[in-house]
Amino acid sequence: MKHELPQLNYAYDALEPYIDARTMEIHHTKHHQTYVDKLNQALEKYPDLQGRPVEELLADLQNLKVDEADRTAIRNHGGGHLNHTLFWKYLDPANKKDELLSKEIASSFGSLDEFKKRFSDSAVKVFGSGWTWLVRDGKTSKLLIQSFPNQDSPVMLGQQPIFGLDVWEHAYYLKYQSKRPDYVSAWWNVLKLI
Ligand code: MN3
Repeated sequence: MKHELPQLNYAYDALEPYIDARTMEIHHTKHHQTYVDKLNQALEKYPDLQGRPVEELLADLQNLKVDEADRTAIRNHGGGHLNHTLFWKYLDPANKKDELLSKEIASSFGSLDEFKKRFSDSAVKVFGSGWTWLVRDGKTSKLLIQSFPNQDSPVMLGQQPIFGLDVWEHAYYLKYQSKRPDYVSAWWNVLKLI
């Protein structure tokens, strides 16, 4: 079974003016597609791994019986596939506010505004390419803000991803150029979950 690019439930221009249609189209059809293709390529030699969900491959990454180069490829491209699949879902304009989650965030971080401030600060400070996530820790069940380099995924650390922000330049450069903080603050307008 090959991994496939998920379809979006909304149009590329649905997140305008905060995320522009051209960025969305390239991000989905080129960047995400490439992660999917390269993940499939990395799994070609391993028929027994091909049917496993990408979350499982990443959670079990260190135990997979694969060549080291393929382990790295599964980490990067499997991570890229999973992260983007989740990203498109969080950004669906049809999403409704999750009242329970919003309350838990407010009680965990002091207030929703304080949480947004801290999350934004982490996202702006990611050096180079990476993501900032709100995760639920696998051991303590607490909510945490955690940044990751490249396409590393929270599931690699046993954390449950809740939502994340892609701060690779490909996610914002066409519209925001070097102004990552502007992209980060605009992004809250398209996240309907909280
Ligand atoms: Mn991306």
